[in-house]
Amino acid sequence: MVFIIFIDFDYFYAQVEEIMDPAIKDKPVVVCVYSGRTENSGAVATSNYIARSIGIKSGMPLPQAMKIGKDRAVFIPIRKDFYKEFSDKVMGTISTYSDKMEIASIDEAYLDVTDECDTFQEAISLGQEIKEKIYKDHKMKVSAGVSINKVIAKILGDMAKPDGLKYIGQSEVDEFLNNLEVKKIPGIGSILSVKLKESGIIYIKDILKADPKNMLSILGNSKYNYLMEIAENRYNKPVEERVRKNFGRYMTLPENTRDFSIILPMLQKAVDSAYSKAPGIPGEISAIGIMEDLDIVSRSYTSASINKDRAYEMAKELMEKILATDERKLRRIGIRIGKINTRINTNESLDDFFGV
Ligand code: TTP
Ligand code: CA
Repeated sequence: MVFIIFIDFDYFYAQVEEIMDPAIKDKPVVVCVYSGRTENSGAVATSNYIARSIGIKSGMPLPQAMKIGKDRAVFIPIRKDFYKEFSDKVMGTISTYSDKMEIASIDEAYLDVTDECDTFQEAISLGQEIKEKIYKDHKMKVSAGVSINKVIAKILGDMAKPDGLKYIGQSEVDEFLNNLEVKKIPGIGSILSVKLKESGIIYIKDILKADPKNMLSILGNSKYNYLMEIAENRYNKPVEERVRKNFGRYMTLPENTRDFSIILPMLQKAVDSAYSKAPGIPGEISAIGIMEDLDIVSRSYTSASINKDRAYEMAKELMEKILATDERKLRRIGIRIGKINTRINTNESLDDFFGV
């Protein structure tokens, strides 16, 4: 028996904005991606539930959203680095509950809690405990699904929105699958579900009676197998820790400052820490400045491979560039490395590159 908890943060980007500025939380909140072409061109990244209730949703063109929202909605430009940092902290909290964790996106994670729980009831309680802990530590509302595999846990998590928890244990799985519409299954988009409907497939179980040739021509091999596994309740893809593409470290300065004698040692510590986490040599380094008003500014440098000495130099140079074009004081600094080349991930070459 396997117990899986799926967690998805509610209206994530917009909720972060509410948490940072509680004064806006009773208004429609819209996070916008401005394309920069004309003043209001762009699209809605996401919106809070009040905005959704008046029709402002992800992907909507901004002029349309602004027409609906007029003066009652709050429009906020997207700040992806900030949401990523927030996400990292929440994921850090979640990771303390199990070693087997899969971060599926910026706001979705799966935990395998089989080793932590003797009974399904304990897994449900643990799901509830994680939700409460995330709210207590980060003021973030999330939804959770608890079940015996990743797919059912995710479907339940989606159904539990907002701020809910749903569960289906082994004894209820059959009944759940009997009533499960194929369009609710992750990976089956609206186009595919319309095509399936035309072939008489509305519920996942309908696929068991369908003509395999017809199904294969609509779905292709891997999606057909995936749906058959779900329908026959033998889907058991494990929770897999994904290889992280970026490694970062943020540090809070002892005071808000522009003084390099304070900033530089922190930058070096952040470089040390980011390099200690990475499984190879990076090809990209970014310096991130979190300003006194919490705005985030970053600068990056790319090269075939960046050893640690070079990283110290570049971190300093990039941070100097940030300060040269910005008059604010820094509150926190961060270093992020990416484009990690793991092919030179042998102990010898790592030792050479890292100078240890
Ligand atoms: P989702 O989890 O799809 O949506 P959500 O968290 O905003 O809302 P829900 O309560 O329904 O889970 O996406 C996570 C984040 O990804 C979202 O907060 C913003 C971003 N995003 C975009 O930038 N563009 C998009 O079109 C979508 C769907 C999401
Ligand atoms: Ca979400």
